[in-house]
Amino acid sequence: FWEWDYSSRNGPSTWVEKFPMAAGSRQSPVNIETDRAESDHEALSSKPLRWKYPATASRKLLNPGYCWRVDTDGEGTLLSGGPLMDDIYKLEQYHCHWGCSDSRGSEHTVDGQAFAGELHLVHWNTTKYKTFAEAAKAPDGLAVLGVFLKVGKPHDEMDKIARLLPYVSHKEDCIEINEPIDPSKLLPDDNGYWTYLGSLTTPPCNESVTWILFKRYIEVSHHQLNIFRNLRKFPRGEECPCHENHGVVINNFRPPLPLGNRVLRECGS
Ligand code: BO1
Ligand code: ZN
Repeated sequence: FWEWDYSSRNGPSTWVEKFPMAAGSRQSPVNIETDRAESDHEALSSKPLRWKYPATASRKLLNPGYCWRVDTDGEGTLLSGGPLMDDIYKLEQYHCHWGCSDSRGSEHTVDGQAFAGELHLVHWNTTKYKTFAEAAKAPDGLAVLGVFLKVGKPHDEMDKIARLLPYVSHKEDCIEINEPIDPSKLLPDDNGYWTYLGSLTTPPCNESVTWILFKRYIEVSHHQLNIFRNLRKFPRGEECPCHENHGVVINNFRPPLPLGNRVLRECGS
């Protein structure tokens, strides 16, 4: 049966056949034209963006076959302020997108420039909705914090994930996380951001996401990215060397879609 992916056969341009929402007018990612950002001072800076992520909330590391993902139990996690009105959001999971080389891999681009990767911290609105699934169907249901990855020095907190990835090398592999991983240590020091209303960047591409993209990138090493690039798209025992890229997870990013008449706002530098 048909499964979406990033290959030439089942990649982003084909998703709309099974997921009509992918053809909507509020899709993500987009290219951030920095000149077009409106500095919405009162509305955004009067309510600073706030987050709380106990390191103990990161419970499981998984390979779903198209990225790595850390699932949290949400306990004690919180995202609020900025563009999120008066609602409180909880952290559901975080995951990453990357390329085959260091010059591509991010989903959002900034003035046409791609980064080596993009980290997504996925939150859902617990003020208005009862479950993640319910929130994922609502226009104000989800909030994703995006962090660009640039190649440079190794990142200590990211290294905790990189060191565990060999244990989830194959699709459907999953392990429990015992050494606490603190997602707030994966965020840049300065919290200037761009924000706009968009969608999930993977099927079903629901138009339910308030995107918050940090302007500052974090550095990870070339070696750490190469560990991401070793994950397999196929379950253990099902390797198939005839598959594109020998079945490794690379270029798991959706190309940018038109911003259209949506407003891009910015806060901080
Ligand atoms: S992302 O941050 O836009 N790349 C993103 C994409 C998909 C999800 C979360 C963040 N989650 C998806 C699940 C699907 C589920 C869908 C709607 O949410 O992976 O299994 O159908 O609930
Ligand atoms: Zn993502």
